Amino acid sequence: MLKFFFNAAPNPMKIALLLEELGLAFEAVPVDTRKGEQFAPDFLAVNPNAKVPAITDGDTTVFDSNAILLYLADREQKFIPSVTQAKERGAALSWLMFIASGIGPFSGQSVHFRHAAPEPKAYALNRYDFEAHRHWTVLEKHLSQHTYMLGEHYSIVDMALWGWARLLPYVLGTGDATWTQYPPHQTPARCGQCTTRSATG
Ligand SMILES: N[C@@H](CCC(=O)N[C@@H](CS)C(=O)NCC(=O)O)C(=O)O
Repeated sequence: MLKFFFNAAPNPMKIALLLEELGLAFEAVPVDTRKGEQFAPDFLAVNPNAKVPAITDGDTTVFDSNAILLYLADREQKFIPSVTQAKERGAALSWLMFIASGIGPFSGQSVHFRHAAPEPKAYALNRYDFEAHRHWTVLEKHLSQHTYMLGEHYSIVDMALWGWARLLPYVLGTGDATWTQYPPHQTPARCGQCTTRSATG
């Protein structure tokens, strides 16, 4: 059975969402990163980078959250455009990498310097905050013109985004004002015509 190594942080939660959306059977394996369990030899054999999430699927191992999203969506052919849909697939890969290389790292460092780092931290906090806001503004502009990240179809790109978006007031330290600056747009519940949940239609 597929094993899902997780904790409750943003990146593992993207995978929890996709596994539930796909209705797949899986064994959830908690990794207590506060106790250092990510450095145990058994876990390092799964993810040499000592981070969650990771999965094992038979003799296949996948680590890094957006790689796992892509792997599972491709395997199930759901929530991702196929390789024959070049234009849509290109957009999906672009936004997945944008989230993996921009939204995640800058938001994560913003959290660290805002909530955990010792003084002096003004320079680092300012730098990461600026880049986090810049990335979220790119997404905000895109989502103000589209129902979902890939247009009209809910996909793993939305799931990758959700992992971080649900924590935005804490990430950016902007409290309730967060939802004025980055307002919720169409959601499945609010969007009457959005009944198709798979990016492949
Ligand atoms: N690029 C990785 C980042 C994974 C990551 O940073 N995971 C955090 C939880 S969200 C973690 O395992 N932290 C424990 C540690 O850094 O020791 C991904 O997208 O999966």
